Amino acid sequence: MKCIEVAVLFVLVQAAIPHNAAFARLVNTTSYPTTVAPDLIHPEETTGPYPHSTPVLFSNVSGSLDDQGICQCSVYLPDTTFPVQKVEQLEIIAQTLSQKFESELSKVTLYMKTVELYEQKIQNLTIKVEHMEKNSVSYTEMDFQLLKMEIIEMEKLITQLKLTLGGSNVIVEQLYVEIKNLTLIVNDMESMDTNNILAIRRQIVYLQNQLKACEGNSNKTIEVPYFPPGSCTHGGLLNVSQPYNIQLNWRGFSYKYGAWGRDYSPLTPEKDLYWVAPLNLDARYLEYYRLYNSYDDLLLYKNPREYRVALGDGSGTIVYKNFMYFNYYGSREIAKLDLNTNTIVLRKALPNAAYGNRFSYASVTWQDMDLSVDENGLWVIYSTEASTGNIVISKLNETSLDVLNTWQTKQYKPSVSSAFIICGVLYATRTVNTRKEEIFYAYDTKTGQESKISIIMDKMLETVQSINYSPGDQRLYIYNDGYLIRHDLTFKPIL
Ligand SMILES: *[C@@H]1O[C@H](CO)[C@@H](O)[C@H](O)[C@H]1NC(C)=O
Ligand SMILES: *[C@@H]1O[C@H](CO)[C@@H](O)[C@H](O)[C@H]1NC(C)=O
Ligand SMILES: *[C@@H]1O[C@H](CO)[C@@H](O)[C@H](O)[C@H]1NC(C)=O
Ligand SMILES: *[C@@H]1O[C@H](CO)[C@@H](O)[C@H](O)[C@H]1NC(C)=O
Ligand SMILES: *[C@@H]1O[C@H](CO)[C@@H](O)[C@H](O)[C@H]1NC(C)=O
Ligand SMILES: *[C@@H]1O[C@H](CO)[C@@H](O)[C@H](O)[C@H]1NC(C)=O
Ligand SMILES: CC(=O)N[C@H]1CO[C@H](CO)[C@@H](O)[C@@H]1O
Repeated sequence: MKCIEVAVLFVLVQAAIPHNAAFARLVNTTSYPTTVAPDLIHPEETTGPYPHSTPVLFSNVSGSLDDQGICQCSVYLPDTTFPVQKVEQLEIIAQTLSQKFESELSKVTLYMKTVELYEQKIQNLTIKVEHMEKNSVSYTEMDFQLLKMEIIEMEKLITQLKLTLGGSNVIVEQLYVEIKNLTLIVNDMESMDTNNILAIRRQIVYLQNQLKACEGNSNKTIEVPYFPPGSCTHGGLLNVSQPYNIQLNWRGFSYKYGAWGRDYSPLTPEKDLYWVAPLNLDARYLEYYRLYNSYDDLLLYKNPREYRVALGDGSGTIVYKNFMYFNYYGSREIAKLDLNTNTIVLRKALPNAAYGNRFSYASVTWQDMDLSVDENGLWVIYSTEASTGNIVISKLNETSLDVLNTWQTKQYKPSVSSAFIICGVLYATRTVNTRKEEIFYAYDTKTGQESKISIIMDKMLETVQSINYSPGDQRLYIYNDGYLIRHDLTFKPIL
């Protein structure tokens, strides 16, 4: 290759400077003007006011002898005899041409160097390709990609070079062919990838990209839509947050049973009222409760208002519009307690309700009646003998404690750990292990449809004694073995 290159370069140099030969001779003719033959002069230079068709070679001259006896004579050479001015012009032109040649020559040297560099690059690439061919197992997609990029770059450079040289250069053509050849070989090698490793790799990359795109999309859908408190324009419970606000109840660690929550007063939503109602050590009697007027007070056990109730039964207590509702001790009655005065203002029997620890929740005793509040008002979750222990839901008139409507579910109450109602949908939980509960069952009172769901809820300790939903902040308030914990909820959009 080297030899061909040099030889062709010589041709290139000659081709690049067509005036060179004429120029050299002209240089010599200026030294010997009398020997100038008309045909040696460039045709362009012969045209002029003094045509050489009738040359006069000799003329008579007059002469004289000087003091030293040397013969002196003046010769008059007419323009027609020798074009002195033309020669001067030629000299100037020759100089210009000479400079041009120099610059052309230096260009060629530059091209030469570039070509050498390309030559080396091609050699390097060839070595790489050969190496890859030999070790066909070890090559990777990366190798091919790099190789292809290099080849493409080379192709670009060569094309550029071709343009600069006017497209008629043999070496450049040669380089171009070689590069094309390399491309073919690389493509060939790829297609000879018998194990389809590259194809599989590409497929993996494609799948990874799809996955990323999918993630990007799903992030958009996971972006939880906002539903203002009190609103039921969502499509049900989506998820439950990590537990927050871990705090021991005010009576202490041994008071493992109880309930707590936040009052929901839709007409005065700005009013903050937290209530904590641990049961006595017998895990049955609701005797004392505390109220806090702010979340900060609750956290710091500050400014509590502590009251004594004339006995409630179990931890199914709830507070709604500044009234506390609970199962009155030893009866199927629901009691309504005015929190302003701590007096029971109403007691009413819940028809057919089982009571006295007949159908309590799985790991909690004496919670035959679980009172609940959602966006629509007051509910009670219980069982009857007729329901054979399955959960019965009743909507209550909070003023009269009359049952407004009743729904029978197919879920056995003693097999769930707790339940709550959101937007008319009952959600029931069961214990997964000592650290997790699962919201596994839903019953929609609007449609009478029940469904199996699975939302995992972390807990601090083993047993969940009660779960109360607060529509005012859309949170769950859980009494967990004497600890008060709270979860945020997210909701699905309506599909
Ligand atoms: C020009 O003249 C020089 C001597 O001055 C000579 O060496 C050279 O060969 C001549 N070139 C041509 C092209 O006649
Ligand atoms: C070719 O490879 C040699 C050895 O790896 C390296 O030194 C040289 O720089 C390479 N040349 C080009 C143009 O990449
Ligand atoms: C192209 O490659 C083939 C085989 O790889 C080789 O035989 C041929 O001489 C190459 N052509 C050029 C112009 O390098
Ligand atoms: C999607 O969300 C996850 C976790 O929130 C995050 O790591 C990832 O970068 C997100 N992807 C996009 C495309 O936003
Ligand atoms: C639900 O919330 C938990 C706790 O924040 C989180 O670990 C889990 O990834 C969430 N699940 C879904 C499906 O968003
Ligand atoms: C609830 O009971 C009160 C008092 O008996 C009654 O005035 C009211 O209309 C009842 N509300 C509903 C929705 O039945
Ligand atoms: C060639 C030419 O013109 N020669 C002439 C030179 O002058 C002498 C005398 O003056 C002539 O006799 C020649 O003929």
